[in-house]
Amino acid sequence: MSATSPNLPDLSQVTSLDQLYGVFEELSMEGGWHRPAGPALWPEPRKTLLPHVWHYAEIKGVLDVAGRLVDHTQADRRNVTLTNPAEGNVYPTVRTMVAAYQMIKPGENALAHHHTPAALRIILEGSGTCTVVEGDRVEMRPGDVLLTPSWTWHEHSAAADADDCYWVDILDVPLIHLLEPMFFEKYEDVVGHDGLQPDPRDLDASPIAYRWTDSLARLEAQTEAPEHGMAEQEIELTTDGGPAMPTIALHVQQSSAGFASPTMRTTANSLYTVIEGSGEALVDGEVLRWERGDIIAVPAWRPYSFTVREDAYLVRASDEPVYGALGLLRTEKL
Ligand code: GTQ
Ligand code: FE2
Repeated sequence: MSATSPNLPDLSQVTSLDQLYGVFEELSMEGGWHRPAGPALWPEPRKTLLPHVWHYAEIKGVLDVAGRLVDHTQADRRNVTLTNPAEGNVYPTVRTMVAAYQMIKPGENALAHHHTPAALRIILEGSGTCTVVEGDRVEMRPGDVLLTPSWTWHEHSAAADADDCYWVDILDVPLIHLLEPMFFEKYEDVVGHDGLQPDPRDLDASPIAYRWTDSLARLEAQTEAPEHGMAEQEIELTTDGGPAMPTIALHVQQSSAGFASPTMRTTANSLYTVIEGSGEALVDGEVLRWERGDIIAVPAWRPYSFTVREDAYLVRASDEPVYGALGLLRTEKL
């Protein structure tokens, strides 16, 4: 058997570019000057995914319908992911992250699993529901931000007398899709125990929980406005003094009615969740109106600014740590 390609013509007989391109195809190659899909390098980030806002007031009713139609024992999670409306896109919300709304009803358990994608939750409504991360059980209260770092076992369970509980999930699944190291296991298959972590420890304070009351107190104690000027006050939700998780940074921003930010752009991608208040984002010429519970997608390199109508608190989840670590973070004020 020949070690070379059987259909390779005698190269001394190749006299035209068309023949040369045939050889390229035969050898799984392409000429840098002859790229049917266009050049591999371009001057600045392309506008691939779109600026968009999802309205909680609309989606909450849809989740309630899912609550009627989708039995929790048949759905691993009762979540609805937010698909960026760019043509051809089927999953990401922004390039590296997906956002979802999730709902759980009294008495339900969303069974334990773990996965390499990192996740976080921003609680919108309801009391009496807990998340259990690596055996630590933490109640989820409105305004709280809770982390599920990569590969940590986690489940969500609602007490029999809980409210319907609604929250926002943000995960770096699209980044893991790009990088490839996807792993996922169900607790039931690995450990057993009916799929629930046994004997959880009840914790009020935990390194994975940023309580809303603490965030508010920290914001009030702030004296200097953030340098970027995109909000009146800002705090970062950190882990060991660094970003909340290796791939996602979290900031809580506060701005009062009448606030108008400058315009900036950055190579990082952001998802803003509205905890309180209302206003508008102007993202690359598109006006996106937002209010409580809404999620705003600001894709990379789109110029954007905020104006605030009613006193507002936003949580910004961004992939800044990824771009920072790779020396690819560029931020400009316009
Ligand atoms: O709650 O564990 O929205 O694993 C997507 C994947 C939520 C979760 C999502 C998940 C979860
Ligand atoms: Fe999960």
